[in-house]
Formats: sequence, structure tokens, C-alpha cells
Amino acid sequence: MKRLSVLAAGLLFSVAVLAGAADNVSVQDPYVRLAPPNAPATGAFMVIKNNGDKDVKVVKADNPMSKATELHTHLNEGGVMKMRPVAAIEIKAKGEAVLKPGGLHVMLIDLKAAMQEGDSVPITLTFDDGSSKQVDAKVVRPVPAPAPVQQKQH
Ligand SMILES: [Cu+2]
Repeated sequence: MKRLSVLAAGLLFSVAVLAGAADNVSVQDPYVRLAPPNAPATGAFMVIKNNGDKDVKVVKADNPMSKATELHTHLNEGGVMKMRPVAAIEIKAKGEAVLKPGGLHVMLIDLKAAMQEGDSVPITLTFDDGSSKQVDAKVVRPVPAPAPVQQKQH
């Protein structure tokens, strides 16, 4: 009996060691912005949470709907917002990375076919330790940005 529990403890330990970054990561609200007809590319957005004690990086993203998938961010260059590829998206230990319009995003480039609202796009995120996680991102119609709130002057 005692020997068995020692063996069980050993097995649990092996499992814990084998677990990769993907096991500590959870993804919330993944979605793909519905591209206008004939648009060659669109973006995917989500909140990636790292529940682990170590920082992790997303180093690659993949999906079957586009010929290329890149990790992007937006940079303000001389007052113009431009998209730029990034090598990785870092998620601090116990932290989160927010991928949202105007910021970090997964770029789906060279769409193979037109998407429909409500479609589901499987996106695979690969982490710096080689582990990976697949999330199903719903295709949603972009909500028009709300008009800026004017402060009343008296
Ligand atoms: Cu982009």
C-alpha cells in the first residue's frame, strides 16, 4: 500500500514536469473580426491569461482559414497607427495579454475564402516551450466605435 502511494506520487510529479506553458494558459473571448467582402486579411482578438508562475510567450499563431498568420501590434508612427509584426507576445506570470483592435492581435493574411458571421476559426497558439493551445474564435461583425463623449463646458 505504501509502495503504491509512493509510485502514485512519482507519477503525479512526472505529469507536473511534463506540463507545458499551454496548461497554465487560458484564453477568454476569442473572436475574429468579420472582414469586408474581398478584404485580404483580418484580425483575431482575445484575452490570454497566464495562471502559472513563469512568464510565457506566444511565439507563433496558426489557422486554416488564411495562407499566413502573424502576430501583430499597432504602433503610432508620426501620428499614424501602423501594424507591425512582433516576434512574440509575452504574458507575465499571473498576468494577461489583451489582444484588441488598435493593439496586439493575431493577423490572418491572405484569406482562402470569405468568412461568415458566426463561423468558428480554430486558432493554434504556440508557446516558447513548444507547447500549444487551440482556441475556437467566433467570427463577429465589428461594432462601430462609439462617438467620443464630449465634456460639457460651463
Ligand atoms: Cu495586423
